[in-house]
Amino acid sequence: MAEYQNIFTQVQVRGAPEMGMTEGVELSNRTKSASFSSLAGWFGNAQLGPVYLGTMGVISLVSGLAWFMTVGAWYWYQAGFNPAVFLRDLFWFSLEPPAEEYGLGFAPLAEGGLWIIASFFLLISVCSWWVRTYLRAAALGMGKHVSWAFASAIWLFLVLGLIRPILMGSWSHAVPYGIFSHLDWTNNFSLTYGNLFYNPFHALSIAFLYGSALLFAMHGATILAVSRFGGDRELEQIVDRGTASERAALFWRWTMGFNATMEGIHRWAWWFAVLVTLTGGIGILLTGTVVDNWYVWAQEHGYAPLQ
Ligand code: 07D
Ligand code: 07D
Repeated sequence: MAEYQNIFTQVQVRGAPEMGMTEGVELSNRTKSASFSSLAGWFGNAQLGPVYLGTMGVISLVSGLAWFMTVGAWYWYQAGFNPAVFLRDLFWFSLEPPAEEYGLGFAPLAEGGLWIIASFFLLISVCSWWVRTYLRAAALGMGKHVSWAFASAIWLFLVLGLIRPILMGSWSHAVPYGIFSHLDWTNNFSLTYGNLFYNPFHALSIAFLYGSALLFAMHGATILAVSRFGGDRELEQIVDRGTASERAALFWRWTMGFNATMEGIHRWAWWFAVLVTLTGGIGILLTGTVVDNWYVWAQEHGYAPLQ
């Protein structure tokens, strides 16, 4: 029965919880218990916990909460301390960075000072979570691929909210904290700098974003299609005749002439995802610092027609 398990026919086996290894790990940072959830089991592993918190986990959660509560307190103020208005207008409230004239200095709390304080906590939270991914991987003797991929997302995040505003000489260039206000910011950014579609790094970022979705769909579909032969278990580098992996590879060679390998497909996925935010960060960094108007830039470089 268990032989034929796949994502649609999961059998949830319950035994004593698997607590993980005990040799050479800091047990004091690991919670002592675990529980089970059928709901979690439908989407992944039914066991919840134990979890490592450690110094970095505590710093990250506490500072993340400080950012969240600071933004929330500002929304509460914007709602006039009215719970109904708070809920009704939740997506439209916004904690904005200081105006241009404050430069990189501090500003009165209600005029961007609170944004600076909140940003400080968000920075600490995101960076300490990165350290946590690195330390947990090291403790398990793993490569640091997850940390470096996350670092690529953090690169774009830092360019948007820290590096570019510093280069521009004012926090006013950073992103506000609000659901729709950050979309307005994104739209205005494109308009201010002459249409981001003519920024080749935005184009690269989009190609890798679309490519990531395509690769993910191809890989997910391929593995599900051979899960009846055990392909979902990915236990060995199986290329033997008739195995799940050989069929999966042959499918693509027969369909488009080329096939990735069992390991290589994950490198394709890693690079495509990492390059979305890596190229994106470069594109944002150049905007307003090196290039003032992407449409004019594109005309000068034969990328847009001269009118
Ligand atoms: C599914 C993993 C789970 C993560 C989630 C996000 C918060 C913030 C808190 C206001 C895929 C949790 C969100 C904790 C809320 C407060 C106090 C990841 C998954 C579910 N955006 N953006 C969203 C962020 C930028 C853009 C949604 C963050 C740039 C567009 C969510 C950042 C630009 C659209 C969100 C960030 C930009 C969105 C869903 C940081 C250019 C949408 C995100 C820190 C890149 C979509 C209403 C999602 C939407 C959306 C969060 C930056 C553009 C609120 C945290 C400045 C065009 N963004 N965003 O699922 O529905 O990500 O907006 O850099 O259409 Mg954004
Ligand atoms: C933001 C990385 C940082 C996030 C981190 C996460 C928390 C929450 C909580 C888990 C997303 C921190 C998380 C704090 C934790 C919980 C609960 C990743 C981020 C570290 N664009 N555009 C992109 C398209 C236009 C604009 C990228 C398409 C218009 C701007 C992407 C179109 C205008 C920026 C992309 C389109 C415009 C972008 C983002 C189409 C607006 C950016 C990639 C079809 C009118 C960003 C170079 C990403 C960028 C960006 C797609 C149109 C503006 C490929 C498909 C012309 C200002 N756009 N865009 O992964 O890098 O983001 O640009 O029209 O800054 Mg765009």
